[in-house]
Amino acid sequence: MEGRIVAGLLAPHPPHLVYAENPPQNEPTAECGWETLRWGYERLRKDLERIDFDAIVILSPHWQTYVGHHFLGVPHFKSLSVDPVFPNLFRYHYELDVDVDLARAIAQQGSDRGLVTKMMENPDFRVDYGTIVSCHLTRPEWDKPIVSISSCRSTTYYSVEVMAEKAKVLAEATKAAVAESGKKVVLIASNSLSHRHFTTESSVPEDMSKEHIMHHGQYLWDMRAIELLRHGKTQQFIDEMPEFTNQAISETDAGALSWMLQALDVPDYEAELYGYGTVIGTGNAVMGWFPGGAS
Ligand code: 2X7
Ligand code: FE2
Repeated sequence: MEGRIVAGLLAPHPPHLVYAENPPQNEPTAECGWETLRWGYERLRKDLERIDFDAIVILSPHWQTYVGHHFLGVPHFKSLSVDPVFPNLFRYHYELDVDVDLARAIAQQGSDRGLVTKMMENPDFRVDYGTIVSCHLTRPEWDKPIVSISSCRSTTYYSVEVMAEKAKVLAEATKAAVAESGKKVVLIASNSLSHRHFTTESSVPEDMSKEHIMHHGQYLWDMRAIELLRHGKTQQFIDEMPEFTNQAISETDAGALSWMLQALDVPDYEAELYGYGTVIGTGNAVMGWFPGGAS
């Protein structure tokens, strides 16, 4: 049977959310924090439990490549991930399986369509924290193999418009490879929305009396993005993406959300909003799209 995409998720990756949950894999411990987002992830996980799927395909802004998209190409990774900016919050012992066949198939389909793609086959490669945090929060059991795709920095090197065009081609490649694989796949766009953040941290990082959006303008952009997506106005959101990305300094610059929405054929149905919250001033939404109908 033809494979298919069974869900698309917007799953942001602030390491603070893992820190606040105190999983056994993470060394630092917290008292609490960022509950609206963490409860949102909890609801997402419940919905996902009702869906049968074989693999997760994720695109992360924190694996940055300037020449094309790279794909994890080693079946198993085990190591310690330390957040470069927040080593006090995130020292996470990860162990994960990669669906190398599916990764190769997407890379090949991308290359057939003119994208530069490369399999990353160094067994000592350190998996980026965006991939680890979003996968942990979505599926803490780590029982599904993943395909991890790097973010080709077309926005930085060229423009948001070039990023969007490439994301569309990568989406076509992803759809074709998934169909051919016969697998049921969940896609994850791992990114925040507005992305201006504080440059200092309070002495207790989880002190929520200090947490708020960086400024009102960023909040307005986040609300506009969420309202469009919640009401199935996805094409309008994609059309406004250059303005949104530039004005909100959004992590959508990485192409993850563009790729995921295009792979879902630009949904005209409503997205499920699981939660919105800020993390050191950035705006983050946990959202889900279910092409086969809500869970
Ligand atoms: O990578 C991130 C992020 N995107 C947002 C907030 C805080 C930390 O890390
Ligand atoms: Fe990030």
